Amino acid sequence: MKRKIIKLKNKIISEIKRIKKDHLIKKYIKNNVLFLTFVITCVANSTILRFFTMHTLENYLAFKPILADVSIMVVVGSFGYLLKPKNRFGYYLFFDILFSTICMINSIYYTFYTSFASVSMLSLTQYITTVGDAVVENVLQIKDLIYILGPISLIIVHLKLKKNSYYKKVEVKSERKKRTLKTLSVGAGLVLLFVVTLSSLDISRFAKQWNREYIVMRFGIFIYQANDIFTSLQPKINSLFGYDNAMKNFKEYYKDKEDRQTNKYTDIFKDKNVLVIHAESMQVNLFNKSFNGVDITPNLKRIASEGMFFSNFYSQVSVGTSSDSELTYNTSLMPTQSGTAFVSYFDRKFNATPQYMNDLGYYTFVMHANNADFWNRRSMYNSLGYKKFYSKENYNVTEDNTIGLGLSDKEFFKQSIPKIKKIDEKNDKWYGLMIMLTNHTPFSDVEKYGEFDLSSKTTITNEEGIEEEVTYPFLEGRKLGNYYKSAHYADQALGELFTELDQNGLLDNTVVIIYGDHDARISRKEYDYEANYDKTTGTKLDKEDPNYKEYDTYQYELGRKVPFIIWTKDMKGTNLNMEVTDVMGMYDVMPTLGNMLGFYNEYQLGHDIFNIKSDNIVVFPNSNWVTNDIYYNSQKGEYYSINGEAISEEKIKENNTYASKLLNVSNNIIVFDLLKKLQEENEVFKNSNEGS
Ligand code: GP9
Ligand code: MN
Repeated sequence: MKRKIIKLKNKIISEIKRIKKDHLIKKYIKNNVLFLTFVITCVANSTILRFFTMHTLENYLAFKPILADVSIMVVVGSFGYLLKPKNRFGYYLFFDILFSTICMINSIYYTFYTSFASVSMLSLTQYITTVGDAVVENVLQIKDLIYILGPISLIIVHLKLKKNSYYKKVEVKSERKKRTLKTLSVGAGLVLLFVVTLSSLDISRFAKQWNREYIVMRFGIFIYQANDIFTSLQPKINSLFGYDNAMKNFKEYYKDKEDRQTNKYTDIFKDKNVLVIHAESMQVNLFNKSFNGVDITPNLKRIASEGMFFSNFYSQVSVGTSSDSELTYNTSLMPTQSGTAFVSYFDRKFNATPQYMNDLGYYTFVMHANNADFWNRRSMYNSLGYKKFYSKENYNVTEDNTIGLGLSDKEFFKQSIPKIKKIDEKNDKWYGLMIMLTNHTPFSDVEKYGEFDLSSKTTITNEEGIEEEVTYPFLEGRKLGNYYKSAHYADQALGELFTELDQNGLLDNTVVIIYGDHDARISRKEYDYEANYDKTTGTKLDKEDPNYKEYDTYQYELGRKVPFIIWTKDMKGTNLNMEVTDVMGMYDVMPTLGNMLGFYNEYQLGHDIFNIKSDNIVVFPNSNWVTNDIYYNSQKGEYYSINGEAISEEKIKENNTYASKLLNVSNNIIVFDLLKKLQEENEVFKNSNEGS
């Protein structure tokens, strides 16, 4: 082995010597000036773009995107060698202009949107026109012209080469092929090198494609743009086949659906302001937990006890997590089977709550102090009908007021109050969504959450028979413990928000809706540790211990419930102040709330919980489902009787059919844009009727 290494070392040294002696580098540069100019100008443009957009030195000189850009340019450039020398310049110039244009467009776009461009935006023609005007008027800056220097440099080099009769050289076909292959294999090697530097986070973000800054930072602008084209085309390809069948099934599905049913809650909140709070990763099982005499979520617990509290409520998210919960909340549709609706299908027609509220004369808005393109919200909010989106750009975010992903919830709420006050003064009635951020996985910014003692304190009798108190860390330092601390912080923030809103008179005529967007994605192992922790020894019970009781998968699935609360200041003690224990899903919110606010979506998938009551079924994107009595695991084909009662196979079959039809119709509505198609069909029908 040692001998082999020495041999290899000597070989490399002699190769370097040969390269030096024969001036091979110099010769290579001389023979490949055009190709090298092309590679260098394109990589330089991409680097300059990162410099102008993301600013920090770490970002614009980062190794990964430079390696990515170089490898792509070497691959593209290698094919130039297939052409005769006199035709090569045209090839390189074409690509140099193309790549410089990509940089320029993104540079302009970034100034305007603090994000990178996407070809999927082209489908929003109306949106693009406004952007276009604004670009010409306000955004085009001198710095955006710098990218032209790339093609200009190439032209200058070309003119010089022409003078030196560089292009007169004759190259036979086989020689050209050889040069192409050599360069291509270097390019492939560089691509491989780049791929091995990627982390799993890089890969997963690349697949999702919505965290555009991150992708440009790791993959460079050119790979970002290529991936963007691919992900933008994917939904178009998906919707190419199967339209007729989809439309037929859709019409059949809704054929026998009942019309709007009224009940005693119809219009009870008509014309009231509505404030919706998206409580990040908030689970309902926190409400009944306390440590050393302190509740984890005292404020939420109080709010729930004063309002309408739906304690058997599930979120129905897929890989789109927060964005999926917003989709289902707003449209009563399920997340798509592939991709995410917010990213891949944002340009579809949706029957969405904000649109209905607009129609009812409300001013609609969203507040979320994160990057506006996170989950492609900026675009999707247009489709859902929100009139205004207050994002990171509208908040003062500093290092001091940041926790975890961004602006802390306490600060977010504090800075939002004056904004809501202004909205309230200017508008007759308003409907707003506030999206919280701090209580987000991995819950690791623990020092910033504030004090919350998770240790266990127990009195034991020691060997001498004397009673003594022992303290063990229990959940301190564990992921579940960190989640509890983080949720405690979020609850405090909510408490402060309610106080501030009240002091500003903003609760007097307002309905507050709180929903947990999804569970905290904490592993079952963590709950098992908590459930089987022996406070007398400070260790987890052994599996063999008679007192050990596994926290099983069904406990885990049923424990993923999130809160859903409807609250008004004067509800306490009235007949609206109640706990609803019937199983309910996020897709039931639109029907239930719509009935109270005065709108109805005939293509909703869920139900008004006050109509369906105990007959409800909550279907999950993976085909699992839950009723008041059964949790069904579709992957395993197993079920669990929640009340221990016998379950008929017939019921399981019936619910499985229901779940698969519902998921299919929901997916088709989005993928094939069926609501738009239906509207078009109806218009044609109306016009032909008017004509006859
Ligand atoms: C991001 C926030 C979190 O802005 O809403 O999204 P999530 O990771 O929960 O989907
Ligand atoms: Mn979330």
